[in-house]
Amino acid sequence: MPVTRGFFRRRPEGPEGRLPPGQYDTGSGWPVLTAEATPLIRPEAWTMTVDGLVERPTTWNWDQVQQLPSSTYTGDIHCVTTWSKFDVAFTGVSVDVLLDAAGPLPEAAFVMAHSSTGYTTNLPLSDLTGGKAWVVWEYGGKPLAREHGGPVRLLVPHLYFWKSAKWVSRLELMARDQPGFWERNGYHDRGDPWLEQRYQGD
Ligand SMILES: Nc1nc2c(c(=O)[nH]1)N[C@H]1C(S)=C(S)[C@@H](COP(=O)(O)O)O[C@H]1N2
Ligand SMILES: [Mo]
Repeated sequence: MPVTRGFFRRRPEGPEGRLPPGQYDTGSGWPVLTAEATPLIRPEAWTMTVDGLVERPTTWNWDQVQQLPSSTYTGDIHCVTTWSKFDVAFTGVSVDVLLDAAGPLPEAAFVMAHSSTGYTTNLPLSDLTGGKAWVVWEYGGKPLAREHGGPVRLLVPHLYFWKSAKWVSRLELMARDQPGFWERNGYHDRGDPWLEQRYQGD
């Protein structure tokens, strides 16, 4: 009996050991996942605020953010809808730089990331510090496309990608965890892809 080609075809799995459980490699594609209408935000009109439990609530405009020391994340991203994408490159500023300027108070332990559209997502403060999170405006050396959060999005690549708020405009430091948009709708409060923390209770 002839064996169909598909029987032997394997899904590309990318570099060994880099695909979290239940994920597949989306290859060169980059799906767009947006709950709201894609906004048109001119860089000149965009601002970024760090406030809540900080010593110095701080707002940067586009020019001011460009003056900050920039850095590039090169690595992988993982969406809870099961696609992963290997070897992406995003450039922006480390969230550490923004937090250092604002001065988190000792009681700050969680962050609500707000998009100018109203989208929110919650994170432990410790997931945004230590060189693990960025506010980015370039993808692959080009301006970040509107549908992917341009001009500026949050990037927290070690957590599922819903934590990477597109069109980010505010990081609000809080003492206690509060659910954001998807977290109120059943997604996990932390969302570590290696622990498969997809839904509340995982
Ligand atoms: N403002 C906003 N940010 C968002 C979302 C959204 O709907 N609105 N979707 C999240 C989800 S579920 C994912 S997987 C990624 C998708 O980013 P992409 O569209 O650039 O692939 O953005 C996250 N950030
Ligand atoms: Mo997602």
